[in-house]
Parts: sequence; structure tokens; C-alpha cells
Amino acid sequence: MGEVDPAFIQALEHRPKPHSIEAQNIPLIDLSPLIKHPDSLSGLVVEIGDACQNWGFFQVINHGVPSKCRQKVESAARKFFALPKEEKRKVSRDEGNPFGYYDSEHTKNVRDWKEVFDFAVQNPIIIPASHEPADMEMKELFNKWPESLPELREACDEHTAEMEKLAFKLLELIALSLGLPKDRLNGFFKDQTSRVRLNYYPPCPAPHLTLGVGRHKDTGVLTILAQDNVAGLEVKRKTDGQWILVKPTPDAYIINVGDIFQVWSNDKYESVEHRVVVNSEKERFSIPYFLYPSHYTWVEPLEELINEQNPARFKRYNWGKFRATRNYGNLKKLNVENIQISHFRI
Ligand SMILES: O=C(O)CCC(=O)C(=O)O
Repeated sequence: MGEVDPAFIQALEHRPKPHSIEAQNIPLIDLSPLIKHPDSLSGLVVEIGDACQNWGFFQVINHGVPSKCRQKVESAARKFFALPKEEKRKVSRDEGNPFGYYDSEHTKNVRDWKEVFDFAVQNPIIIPASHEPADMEMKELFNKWPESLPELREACDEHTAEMEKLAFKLLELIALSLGLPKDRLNGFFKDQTSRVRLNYYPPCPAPHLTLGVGRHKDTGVLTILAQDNVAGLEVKRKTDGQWILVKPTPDAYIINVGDIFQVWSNDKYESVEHRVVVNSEKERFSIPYFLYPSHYTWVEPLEELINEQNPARFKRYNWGKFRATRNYGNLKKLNVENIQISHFRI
């Protein structure tokens, strides 16, 4: 067993099991009907709705994202994380700006075994200057790109444009699966605050004690994840709470609904906990795209989905302030639970 800094060590109950359950994978959905039969999507819509309800997670194939574009961003990410630390630290995240490189993120107050590089999809993005509810000041945030690796920005821009197209296709299919008009949710994204992360998980000498990312739920609308061919993502199965390892499917993207969909759907589509296990031999890379609405969005159960029998289960909350509060908590590493949608439960 190798030595690791105690900051990385998970409490006993959160440590990964020596043998993850691989038997049943999350649903695999073929998106080719979007191209082949755009006028008869009912089968696809049912598949997506079932996956959102039963798992909160699914993988998609035939999604229309060119493999070349994905290979290019994966290769640029590998080059970035292979740079010397001093070079990566030239684009470090700082107190005022959460975008850029960071190697000491904590999830639930335990350090993750990873390095990340974050950027916003729109540049600059506008978000509240502080988490204080009464403070109405806004600020602009700009991305930071490494000067010594111009291909990183180019590859990320191309891949992000593809992620955006896929995100809106999925958003429309999920809206249909909830019985809504397909463009019902599109208006929330005019000034979207979506972001992308490059994750790098180095080999770990004590993978049974640590996690690449601790257990968490995604706060946004939906997440599209590209993982390489090294397994690591584990999803908490809704039926029995077991951690299920998601087997990599070449060229597929993994989709999950986030907290905002849980609130919009009034608990029909739950945001599901997930985490990342690491291993002692292989490094692993992944690229999540987090679809977020504009900062001025008030998140609440959609009026078409509530009625007297199924009243709203959440109070509304402001997305910009929610994110600002979460960022503040992460930065200060407060020894209290981070802001969660459960705090808005009625
Ligand atoms: O690397 C993965 O498979 C998942 C990453 C993740 O959950 C995150 O970055 O929030």
C-alpha cells in the first residue's frame, strides 16, 4: 500500500468496494432515429423518459458528434495535463474566477484525486458578484487559456460547439418525454452559464482509500460526459443504492439529468449520485459538459407538471445565487453541507 496525504482519505463508509458491480450497465440509447426518422420519435422519447426515471443516467450512441472532434479534444487535454506544474499554474483558478486549472478540489470536504481545467461555454459569462442575497452586483468572468498550448482552446471550442448541439437535442427529447412541447425549455438558455471541465485522474498508490471525485449530484440541467476507455465512473443504482461501474462504450457519451431537471419535473426525474474510482496503474481522462441556464433563471417545478394531486415539492430559487453560494462554499471549504436543492423542499 502506498502512502497518500490524509486529506485524500475517504471515511470508511465512502471508500470504493474492491470489486465494483459491472453486471448491469446503464441504458444504452441509439440516437439515430433523430436523423433517420425525425417525424416518428415516440419510441426514442419513451426510452429516454424511462432511462431518466429509472436511472437518471444513460449512454448515447449515433449522437452525431464526429469522432475526430472528440479525439482532438482528448489529445489536447492529455497534452495540457502533461505540462509541468508551473506551466499549468499560469492559468490557475483564483478567488475571483473559478475558471482555469486546479489540483486541490474537495468534494464533501475530502480532497479528490484529480486535476481539472474549467472553462465557460460563453465567454465572458455574467454571474452574481457575491452569494449574498441582497447584493445585486453582477460580474463578468473570462476564460483562461494556456499560451504554450494554443491547440487546447481550438479543440475545446470545436468540441463544445458539438456538445451544445447534442445538449439541445437531448433537452428537447427530455421535454417531450415529460409531455411538454419540445422547445418548452429552450428559453432558459439565452444567456446560459454552462461550463466544461477537463478531468485528469493520475494513477493512485492507494485507490481503495481515495476517490477521483467524491459522491455528488450535478446541480445543473443535464451533463454530457466523454470518458476515455478506462472505467472509473460509478452511479448509485436507484433500486438498491449499489454503486454500479459504468463500462466505457467506445465513442458513446454518458448523459445524466441534474438537480434542475429534478425540480422542473417535480421529482419525476431524480438527479442521481455518482462518484469516480481511481486505480493504481492507469491514468484516466474525462470531459463533462454541464448545461446551465442563465443566471437570472428562477428554478421551480414547471406549472404544466403540477396540480392539486401533485403539488409543487420545491420552492423556487435563483440559479445565479445558487451557483455563487456553491462556489463560495467550495472555495472556503466550509465545514457545513453545501447548498442543495433539498434546502428548497416544501
Ligand atoms: O470523470 C467522470 O467520469 C465523472 C466526473 C464528474 O462527475 C465530475 O467532474 O463532476
